[in-house]
Amino acid sequence: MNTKHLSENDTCPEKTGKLRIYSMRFCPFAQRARLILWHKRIQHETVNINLTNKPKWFLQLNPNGATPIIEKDNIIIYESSACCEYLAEMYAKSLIPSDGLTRVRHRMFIDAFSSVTGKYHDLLFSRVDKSVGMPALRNSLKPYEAEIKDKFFGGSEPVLLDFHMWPFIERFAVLEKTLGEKVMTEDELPKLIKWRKNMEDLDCVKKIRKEPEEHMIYLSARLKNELPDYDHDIENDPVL
Ligand SMILES: N[C@@H](CCC(=O)N[C@@H](CS)C(=O)NCC(=O)O)C(=O)O
Repeated sequence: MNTKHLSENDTCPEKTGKLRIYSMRFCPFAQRARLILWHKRIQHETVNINLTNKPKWFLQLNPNGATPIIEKDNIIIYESSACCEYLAEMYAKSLIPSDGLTRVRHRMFIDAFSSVTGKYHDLLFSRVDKSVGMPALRNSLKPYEAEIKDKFFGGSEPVLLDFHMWPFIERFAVLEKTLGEKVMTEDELPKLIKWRKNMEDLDCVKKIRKEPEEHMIYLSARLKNELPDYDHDIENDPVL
């Protein structure tokens, strides 16, 4: 199941017993959870939500009215970091580092990543000039550049932190197109550039990534305060 984006007058699709994700196709936060679903190949159904005209039943699932939400039997989890932790932990094999110190450091990098997303949004919504915003965004990535020692943050296989970061790294291409400047440069962030290539080679990333032009369909509507075409090309979405 991969529904069109349901609105106020639509009913909630009947439960089938499968794990369900409430999502919006262009949502970077939902993409974090969707990446893990695909990486672990967890059978799931997707209920897409029109976030401009939300169904009441959706607000009952998450009072904040935001995607993603994971629902399994009577369990409801919202907030992308909690959804991802649930999927990372409850379905083999765990994506949470077993070593205590690494686990805590990754938690720190996950929590601190909102500083990166804040700077990304400042540039996207033109709240800051690129002469100030681009160096600030690059600087916010430097602790991640210093941390990565292998193909991925946890070693030779991706872990929770990699999936937490990826949706925004994917969207840097939108900034690069609109501002005409690379976010990650070889002289400042060479290890993260290699990491990005390793992430791009993952099946789950290939499966659900969107090109900058597709992201722009949604983002340019948001920037102009227009109704986004949420269902654009939905018939070509992969379903597991
Ligand atoms: N802190 C939340 C943020 C989720 C979020 O902001 N999702 C957006 C879509 S990308 C949303 O649902 N916004 C609600 C709205 O547009 O009213 C998380 O990490 O899950």
